[in-house]
Amino acid sequence: MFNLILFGPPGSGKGTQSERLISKYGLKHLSTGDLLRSEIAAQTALGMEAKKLMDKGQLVPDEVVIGMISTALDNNPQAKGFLFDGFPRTTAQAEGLDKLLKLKGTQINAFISLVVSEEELVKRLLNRGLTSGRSDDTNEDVIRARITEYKNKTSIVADYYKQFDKFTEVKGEGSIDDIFNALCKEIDSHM
Ligand code: B4P
Repeated sequence: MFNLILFGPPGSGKGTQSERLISKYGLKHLSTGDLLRSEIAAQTALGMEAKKLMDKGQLVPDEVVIGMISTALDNNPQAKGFLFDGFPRTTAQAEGLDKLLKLKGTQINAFISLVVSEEELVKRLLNRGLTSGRSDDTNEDVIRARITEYKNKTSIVADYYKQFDKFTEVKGEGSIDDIFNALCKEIDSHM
């Protein structure tokens, strides 16, 4: 099994690159953002609670997202491996993920962080907001709040993986093809 975490601030290209990576490597894509948006679309109680936080640019509670990932892992027993996109976003989530993977006799093989400047992130997300229908992409204050949540709670997750020697950074600015090729080179070196 090969398990990859694609990490980076909101708008760094995680979702965009994940689509290509799962097709090349045959991994199962697990995006907590997508899972939460499905709950919102289905108007579940979990989705309605999550929406209130997401609309303010805040993170959803750890136990909620860890629970969603646990269910998704159980629902995909045949997977060759997983690509985690937008998860873990806190150290508690990283520890929760380690425990879940250990129960399945597997672990994280690589953690790749996409590096993009703050102004580029804001530009990309406002641009996506023109067409995505995502309420968290249309307001610059909410976008900046998401980036602040990333700086305060999420960026330290990288330190957790640095201690296990699994951490790599890839420049996330430039053409989508060039970034994809740089990611593939890193992934291949961990396989
Ligand atoms: P996510 O769905 O994870 O959304 P995101 O980080 O904003 O975007 P993503 O990273 O997928 O977008 P991409 O860069 O690909 O999270 C949304 C919210 O859900 C969070 O704020 C939080 O409230 C909640 N949440 C999710 N997971 C959670 C967790 N684990 N714990 C707690 N809360 C959680 O794309 C951005 C744009 O850039 C696109 O328009 C794309 O076309 C463009 N782009 C990509 N690459 C480009 C490039 N090279 N050049 C130019 N543009 C590019």
